[in-house]
Amino acid sequence: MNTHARIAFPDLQSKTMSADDAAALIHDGMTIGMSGFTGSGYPKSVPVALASQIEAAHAAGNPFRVKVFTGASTGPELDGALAKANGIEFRLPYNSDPIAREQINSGEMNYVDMHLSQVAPVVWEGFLGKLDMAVVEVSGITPDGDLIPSTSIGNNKTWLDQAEKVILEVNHWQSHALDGMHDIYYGTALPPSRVPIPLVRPDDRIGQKHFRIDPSKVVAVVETEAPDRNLPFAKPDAVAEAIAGHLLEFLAHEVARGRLPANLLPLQSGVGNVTNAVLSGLMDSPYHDMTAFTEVVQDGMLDLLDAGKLRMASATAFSLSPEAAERFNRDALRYRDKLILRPQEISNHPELVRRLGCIAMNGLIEADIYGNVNSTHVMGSRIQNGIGGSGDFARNAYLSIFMTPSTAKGGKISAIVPQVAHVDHISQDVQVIVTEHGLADLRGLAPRQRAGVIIDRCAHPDYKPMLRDYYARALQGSFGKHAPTLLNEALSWHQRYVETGSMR
Ligand code: 0RQ
Repeated sequence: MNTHARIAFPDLQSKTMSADDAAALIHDGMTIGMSGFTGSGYPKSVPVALASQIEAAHAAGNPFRVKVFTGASTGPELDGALAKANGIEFRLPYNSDPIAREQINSGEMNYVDMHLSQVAPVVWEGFLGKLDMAVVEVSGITPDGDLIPSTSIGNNKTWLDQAEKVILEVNHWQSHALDGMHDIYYGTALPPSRVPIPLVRPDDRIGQKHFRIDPSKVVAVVETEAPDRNLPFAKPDAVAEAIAGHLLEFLAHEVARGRLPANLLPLQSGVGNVTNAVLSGLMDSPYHDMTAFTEVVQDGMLDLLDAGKLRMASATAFSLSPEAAERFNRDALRYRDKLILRPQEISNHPELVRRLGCIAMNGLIEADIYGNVNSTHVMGSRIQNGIGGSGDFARNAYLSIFMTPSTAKGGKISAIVPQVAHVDHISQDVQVIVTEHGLADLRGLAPRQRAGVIIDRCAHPDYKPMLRDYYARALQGSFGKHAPTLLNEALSWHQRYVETGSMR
């Protein structure tokens, strides 16, 4: 690491210090806005140093816990380290760290699961209180004192604007070629002063390349050289490939019917193995000149860009396996004209998702026979990750598609249930459900029609007879016949799982 080489603004060069010294500026009870989104662009060294100081304070019998806001999930050096030190009292808006998840589900950590597009506006509106500190990773500082963003934008613009004090981590590992890839829009306002966001194509650039910052707020600059850490994707298995196959057949059918253009519409794709399998499937599809208006760029999207199938992608962050992150880092210049990273209130903006007509493809935990979807709460009470951007996209998309294996936990859980134990996406926001067994196109179907199609096309054969039996009895015994429900039985499958370890 060539010290200071990336800090071209003398005033900020003079504020460089160790991660320990920077972390010592953070105190018990503070609210901190940190960078980071799906394992990219999160600060790598200050949170670890903070975690040690928290552990030392606890060992000495002193209280020390902080409130942490981010873009979305981060990495083990942030959520993992701070949760392990029992240092987070409050967390939002998305988490996928296993240690933090355990603390949330044991009741030790308060967690607010939010639509990702809404975090920044809610902070501007003042609903989340004062932000004491921002800790933000950047890839460099320009001679004018502007900040060159890193591999995620997330809520960084908001943290830098709103926090009283700012700690910057300048990460020398990040590629120089990131400079120019970002589009930071400063035109947002609060009601009643809001105006339309001037973006009409996924490729439009409507903002500036760098973050602005008031240098007097910066209390520390810490230099690092560390990679983003993400989990590798599993190779698509037969189930993921079958799901992708059904979905691609459906898209071909929609193109043939004239309901989708030949290059599709801007794609939004969630994270995870199934959505990555769909992107792999698109490699062998007839579509060219595709675009993505999405939240994260994952391995499959880089492959589509490399193959020339995807013309460009707009997102707020990368979510790459370690191999893909290395590959991107080596070749970032090649991608600079094809990728645009934006603040998450823009990448996920309902106005833009609706205008562009995105094809939203997200995972689910369970769906019920009427098409309500639970994306977040296992057995209604244990959070898995959070709603993330799935709600921003699902409600406003041209096509809202949810995908899942038909069972979980080795077949002990059916992903299709009489009634979901928690609702993230109401049936009005769910147009298509896909499992390895088939695809249910729910557009224009009334609840009783939906039930027939979902059970027939999507349920696992082991659970089909149970679902048919429940539905037949509901048709007889329900209070109303619009969406027949047996109130004393609708959640009994979940109760059985909790009691016996199986829904069977
Ligand atoms: O847990 O690893 O402990 O076995 O959930 O499930 O099948 O690997 O699928 O990685 O695609 O995740 C909905 C969680 C699916 C994800 C969800 C358990 C299962 C496993 C993961 P184990 P899979 P995926 C853009 C969009 C909300 C956010 C979103 C998600 C684990 O897609 O978080 O869409 N979505 N954001 O065993 C009990 C069930 C289950 C179940 C799955 N019915 N009951 N456990 N699991 N179904 C990205 C962002 O917004 C950042």
